[in-house]
Amino acid sequence: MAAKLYLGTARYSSWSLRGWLLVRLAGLQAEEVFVPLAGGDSPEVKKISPSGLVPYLEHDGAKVWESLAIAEYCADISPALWPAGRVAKARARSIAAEMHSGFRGLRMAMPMNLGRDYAGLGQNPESLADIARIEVIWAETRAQFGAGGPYLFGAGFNAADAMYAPVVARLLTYAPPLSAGAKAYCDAVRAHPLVAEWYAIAAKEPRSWQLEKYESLA
Ligand SMILES: N[C@@H](CCC(=O)N[C@@H](CS)C(=O)NCC(=O)O)C(=O)O
Repeated sequence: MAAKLYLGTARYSSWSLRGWLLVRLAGLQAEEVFVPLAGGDSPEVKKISPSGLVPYLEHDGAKVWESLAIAEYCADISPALWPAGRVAKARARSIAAEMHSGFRGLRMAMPMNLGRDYAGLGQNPESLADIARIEVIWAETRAQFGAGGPYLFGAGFNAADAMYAPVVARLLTYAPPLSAGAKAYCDAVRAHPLVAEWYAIAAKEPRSWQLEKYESLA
């Protein structure tokens, strides 16, 4: 089976960004297949992926869906995707899982759009409560584990950073009030070469892939 990583529209697909970062960080060789999303229940995605969702990875006989499962699969191949040490690894897995299962308020109010400036939009009690929790997660993790560099666990951009990269993208697009520490973390993630590459991929997508419901918020 030729290795393939199926992804949705880069401009919008926050989960695809996670899967793509994880696969790239692990150095897996996989053809990247971008499928334009229709904004839910895309027939093309249903045809490709067992769960009907992207990202979906086929690699060396393995079929992997769900971004957190992709993180674990990639970490089997490239263990440095999780930080070294039981305590740090426990924190990284916990905050990655909390992202994977939560922050619905933020995700609903501030859908990812890498091509717009929606500064000031999307702030409601649910999204602001999620952002407050994310601020605590980032500050506590960086204070305990991040001394050696700008990322959550220091110098290396790892699976936990990959899980939060689309959160950073949302915060950059919607510009809610943030602490100086959170802003610095967002700037570091945005400047990472892989994140920059994803933004460049999104910028080159055909205009016909854009969806009115995500482009007309302002
Ligand atoms: N829990 C899944 C979520 C994946 C997901 O919701 N993907 C969206 C794109 S961001 C999707 O495939 N939507 C189907 C569609 O828009 O048709 C994961 O972690 O990978």
